[in-house]
Amino acid sequence: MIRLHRPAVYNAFDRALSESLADAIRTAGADPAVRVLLLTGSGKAFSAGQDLQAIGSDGEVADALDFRHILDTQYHPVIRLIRETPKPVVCAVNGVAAGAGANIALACDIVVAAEQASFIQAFSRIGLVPDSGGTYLLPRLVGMQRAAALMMLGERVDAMNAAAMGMIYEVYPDAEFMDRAIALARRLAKMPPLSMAHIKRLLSVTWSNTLSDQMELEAAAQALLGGSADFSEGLSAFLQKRPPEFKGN
Ligand code: T3D
Repeated sequence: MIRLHRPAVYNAFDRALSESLADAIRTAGADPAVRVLLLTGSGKAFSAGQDLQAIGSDGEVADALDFRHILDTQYHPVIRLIRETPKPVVCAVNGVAAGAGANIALACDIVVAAEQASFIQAFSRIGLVPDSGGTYLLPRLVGMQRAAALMMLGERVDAMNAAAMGMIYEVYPDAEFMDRAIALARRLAKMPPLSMAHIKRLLSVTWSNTLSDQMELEAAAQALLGGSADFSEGLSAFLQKRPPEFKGN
């Protein structure tokens, strides 16, 4: 489990937090013993996005900051690592997710939230545009109209509404939230790793592909997985009416 831990500032990102998040994803992604990543936050919030107190703390004024450099070096690596790791990344949104915090959550493969959680595309409230992949991810999840309204108005969406509009997968009662998020991660960890990796890869390119191209990719992946030990195990387990034990080969 990867837990964002700067609770006094609602887990807002400074350079140290974004770099340690990137390191944690990179390390877990490369560890063969890790089959699923679970990302959550400490305390009341998931993350309030960029640490607005850190901006300017070194004497610079906000309009002199190199936002491009901050995005290129702090946020984009995190989003790319989440999308490119071949393992499922579950985001367990424990509280408010605002700004880049919301979009890091939306970049994850499966997003679940506590009832008390909420999502805010807070950027326009302070005169910025959504970043960290938000303008790519949100319209694809909820449609253009809702994405435009949520981004332009910077409105808070509660967890139930986020699930109703397809922004996230499921909402759990606050008291059961972490147990259920962990149970979901454990279920995913028992799934065949090669299936997980190829599903993730196929979904990541589907938005820019034709149906025909996508079916070609599916067929190539199926041909590969059809020869895998995990497929033999899945088939045997089905025929023998026992739970499968997938090894990732
Ligand atoms: O390249 C670049 O750098 C640009 C990149 C931008 C990426 C972005 O993420 S821009 C968007 C930045 N985030 C925001 O604008 C959100 C700011 N926060 C809020 O709007 C609110 O705090 C929340 C809606 C998230 C939560 O509201 P509420 O009322 O539940 O809590 P609160 O009282 O406002 O905040 C609690 C504490 O967290 C408070 O500290 P205190 O007063 O108790 O000592 C507050 O200052 C701190 N906090 C919340 N958000 C941030 C923060 N501190 C630093 N940075 C924050 N973003």
